[in-house]
Amino acid sequence: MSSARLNLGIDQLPTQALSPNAADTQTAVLSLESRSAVFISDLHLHSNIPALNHALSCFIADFLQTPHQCLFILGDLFEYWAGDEELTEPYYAQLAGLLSQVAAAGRQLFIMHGNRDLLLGERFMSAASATLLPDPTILVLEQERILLTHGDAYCTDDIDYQVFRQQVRQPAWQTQFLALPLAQRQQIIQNIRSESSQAKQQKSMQIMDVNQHAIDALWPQYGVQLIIHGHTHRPASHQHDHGQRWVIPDWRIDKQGQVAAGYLLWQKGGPLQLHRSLSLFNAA
Ligand SMILES: [Mn+2]
Repeated sequence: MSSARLNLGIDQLPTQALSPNAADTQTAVLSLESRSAVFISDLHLHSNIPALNHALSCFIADFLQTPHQCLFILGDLFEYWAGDEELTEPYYAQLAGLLSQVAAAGRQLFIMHGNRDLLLGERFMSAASATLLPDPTILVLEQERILLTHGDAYCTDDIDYQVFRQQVRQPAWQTQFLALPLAQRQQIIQNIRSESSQAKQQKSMQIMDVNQHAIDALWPQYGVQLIIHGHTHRPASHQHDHGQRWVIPDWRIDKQGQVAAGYLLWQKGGPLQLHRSLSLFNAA
């Protein structure tokens, strides 16, 4: 990933805020001076599920009423993304407009690709006034180093998925794919989605979680004691030998037809808080 790409849209940050770490030159380091940060992921927004859109709209309105400065979306904001031409759909254009309220209010919005929306590009980031974060990114908040990742890279027991992931992360593959007409791309993604949901029914729950050894390698590699990720839809905090791993809740409609969602809150000097609701005002 080029440094030029990293620098897009971060003019309100100190110039060195997003720079390769000397120790691991391929890893982006984002240094922020902020007393708090809010993390969400795996919203899986889709025009067929307006209740989730509404939930995000309320969440952002609430967020802007809090003192929190930074909002992180760590992947799978959308159920799928066939390319930034999706913005021609009013549904997506409105969503980008909603997200852009964060920066318009003087706050900062950071978005990381998930496995479903890894084709979110510069045009979308610009429309949402968001900064695209590489996966992984080391976030330095008030001297605390936190590894941010979507999480799918560490589900290494799912070998079929990792082969697919390698392929679709290649710039050459993406260039070729994005050269196809939008409708064709959407059809291909539709086919992949239905194949993948059939395959998931065959896979054990274990295979679709992060692999312990893959996680164990991260603490020394990145020099962190805190990892935040999504993807697995298993919100929890895990105590490992070398640090804590926090998993962000996914957003969905539960069996009662209610929005089930949540977020993580980091505050200076306090432990991370995992909230299983979208209420930002019950947070200590
Ligand atoms: Mn995911």
